[in-house]
Amino acid sequence: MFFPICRAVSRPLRGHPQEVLEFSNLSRYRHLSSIPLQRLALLENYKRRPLLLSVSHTVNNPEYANKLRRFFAQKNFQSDANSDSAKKGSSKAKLLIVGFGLGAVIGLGYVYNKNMRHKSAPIANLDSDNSLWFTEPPPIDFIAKKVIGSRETRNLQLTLFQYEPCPFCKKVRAFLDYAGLSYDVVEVNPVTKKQLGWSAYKKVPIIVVKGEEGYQQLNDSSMIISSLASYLEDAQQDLRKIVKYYPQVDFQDADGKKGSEIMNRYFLMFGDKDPAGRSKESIVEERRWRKWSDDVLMHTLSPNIYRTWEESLEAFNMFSKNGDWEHIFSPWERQMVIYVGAAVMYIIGKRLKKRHNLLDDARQSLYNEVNYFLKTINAKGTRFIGGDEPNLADLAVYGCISSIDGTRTFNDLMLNTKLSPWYEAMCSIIDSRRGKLSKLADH
Ligand SMILES: N[C@@H](CCC(=O)N[C@@H](CS)C(=O)NCC(=O)O)C(=O)O
Repeated sequence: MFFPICRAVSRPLRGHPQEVLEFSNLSRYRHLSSIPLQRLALLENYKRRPLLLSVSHTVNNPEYANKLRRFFAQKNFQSDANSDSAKKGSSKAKLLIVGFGLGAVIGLGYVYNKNMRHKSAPIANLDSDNSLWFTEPPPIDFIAKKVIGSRETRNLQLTLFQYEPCPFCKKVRAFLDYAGLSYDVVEVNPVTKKQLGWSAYKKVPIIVVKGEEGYQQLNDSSMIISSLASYLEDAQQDLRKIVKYYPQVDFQDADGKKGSEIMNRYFLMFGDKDPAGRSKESIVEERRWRKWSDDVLMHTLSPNIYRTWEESLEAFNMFSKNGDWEHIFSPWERQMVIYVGAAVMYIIGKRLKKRHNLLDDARQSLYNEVNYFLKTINAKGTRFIGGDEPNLADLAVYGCISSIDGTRTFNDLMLNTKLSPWYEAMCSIIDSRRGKLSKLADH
């Protein structure tokens, strides 16, 4: 069936209040896929109210969903631009609404997380084999970006589920780009996480790899990088077999607190072959710095970029801009993510600062760690930790730092340390190897 479930949304194009209607059966709109969008608009304008259709579940046709969203985004943009002057006068009212709304949203978010999230049926539960292999693709509502890689790797088809600002996701993207791979990006709403309804694992990044007979889910940034890097090293190896070397182990600590750990996640699996041109020492060093990047450097970021309410809000507005959230999320969803995200991260940033024993001046902790990294490169006398070319450790550190690029923290870091030449070199090498990027606006 073409549209299994649809939502019809009336957009406030001419100041009409927004209204969402749920339909379980829209078979009468079956013909819509074959008519141009402008005609769809005309068709609906023909009715008294300018009702436009938004297809929220086009399982068989994500491209059409993208076109529709883009069309709506442009319409909203036009109507927003018309009402700009009215908006200026209402900023105080907006603040009040946001203030009250925030409480409501956090409350709702909490209830949703507690009750609803666990009720969605994951299609990729851990099976007895612990392998996260499934035969159906995850339902994808909307692809935010596509990268057409410069390197062909046995038609490796990857979909990355990510939050734009997430440093773990940046790290994975740095790796995919450096490797010249093709991939689609699905932007996950960090508050509702509705794009992860199909998955039992609720963190990002997640990568789904399309295989010949099914789909392989990869969880955890370091596991994703290690398994794909192992596969690229020796494409004779079967990715499904490689994945089995990274089992997820659930545990309970002495206080009864449950957790889970992905084993071997910093290890590359070289199979029977010896890794080409690499010494054992360089492999161990790479592993050590990748772990340092996750366990130490990563923890210095949040207490810095969310240090004050202004910095937190500034950071989220920047994420919105860089991540094209205007086109990806509906206007209210975007505002919710920005304000709720900024508030939550402001609070969490303070807690993380304590938990990870950062100095009172969190900036200083960041500078100290970066200087420690630079000192090691200087001692080696090379451009990168990996030597003349970056290795997975350089990419991990780059992932961390690039996630804060554009914030005040980043500017301070560049002024107060000598990281800039390394960072610029990483930017240009990754840019030169990245495939062709097409954002939503281009397709
Ligand atoms: N060890 C994981 C950590 C991933 C992680 O913590 N991601 C954050 C976003 S930056 C997340 O999804 N947190 C859970 C949440 O938002 O509920 C990895 O390396 O991928």
